[in-house]
Amino acid sequence: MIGSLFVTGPAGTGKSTFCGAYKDWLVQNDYDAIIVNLDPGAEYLPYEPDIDIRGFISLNEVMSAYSLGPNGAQVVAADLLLDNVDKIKSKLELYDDYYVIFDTPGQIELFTFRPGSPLLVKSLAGEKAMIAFIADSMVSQTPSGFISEKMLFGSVYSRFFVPMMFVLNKIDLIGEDKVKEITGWEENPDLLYDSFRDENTDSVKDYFLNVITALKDSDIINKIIPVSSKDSFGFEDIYTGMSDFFQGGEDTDTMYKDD
Ligand SMILES: Nc1nc2c(ncn2[C@@H]2O[C@H](COP(=O)(O)OP(=O)(O)OP(=O)(O)O)[C@@H](O)[C@H]2O)c(=O)[nH]1
Ligand SMILES: [Mg+2]
Repeated sequence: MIGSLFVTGPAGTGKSTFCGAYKDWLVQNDYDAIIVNLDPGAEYLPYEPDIDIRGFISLNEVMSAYSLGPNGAQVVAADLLLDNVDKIKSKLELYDDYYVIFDTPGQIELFTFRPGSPLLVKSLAGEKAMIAFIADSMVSQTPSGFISEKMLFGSVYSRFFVPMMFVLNKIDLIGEDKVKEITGWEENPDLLYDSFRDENTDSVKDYFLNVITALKDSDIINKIIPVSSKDSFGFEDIYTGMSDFFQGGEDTDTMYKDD
C-alpha cells in the first residue's frame, strides 16, 4: 500500500459515493487504487468493492447468532471487524503499490466510537493512514451546522490521531457563493462568529465564541476541501493532501503533523 484513506462522517453525507468517485478519478489519472468496503451492513454500494467485508461478516448471521435486531447486530458486526483483520490484510497484500480507500460503516459511531476502531486502523494501515471526514454542505452552510461538523471532526481526530481532511461534500447543492462563505469562515473565524451571531441572536454567545476560539487554536478549523462526488470536483486537492503526506510533499510537516 502506498497510503490509505479511511472515509468516515455522519450517515448519508456521501461517504460511499465519494469512495467510488474518487477511486474512478484516481484510476483515470493513472494512479492505482482500490476500495475496501468495511461496512458489513451496506445493502447497496455505488461502486464495485475490490475487497468486501460482507464476504466475512453477514449481518443476518450476526442477528440470528446473537439474537439481535438490526441495530444491535450493526454494533456487534462493527466489533467483529477487528477479528477479521488478518483476512482483510491477506487480501491487501495483493495490492502493494496501490492507494487504498476504506469505506466505513454508515453510522459514524460504528466506526469512530467502537473501542477496537483505532486498533483496526493501525492494524490495517499502520503509519500509512489518513482519514477523510465527509461533511454535508447542506448542514455546513449554516454557522451552527459548520461548527457542529467541525466539533465532530475534532472528536474523530481525538480517537485516531492520524492526519485528517475535512471534506465538504455535495457543494453542487449549495453554489459557489456559499462555498466561498464557508471557506471564508475557515480562513477567518471572526467572520464565522459574526455569521453565527446573525443566525442565533438569542443563543449562548460566549459558549460558541469559546468553541470557535478553541477550534482555531487547535488548528482543527484549517483543513477544508470542497468537493462534489457527483461532479467529481475537487479530487485533485484530496490527492495532493494524500501524496503530500505519504510521499513527503513540502507541506507535510505544517499541514498534517503535530509539533
Ligand atoms: N448532489 C450530491 N449528492 C451526493 C453527493 N455525494 C453523495 N450524494 C448523494 O447522497 C446520498 C447518500 O450518499 P451515500 O454515498 O450513500 O452516503 P453515505 O455517507 O455512504 O451513506 P451511509 O453509508 O448510508 O451513511 C445519495 O443519494 C448520493 O447520491 C454529491 O457530491 N452531490
Ligand atoms: Mg455508505
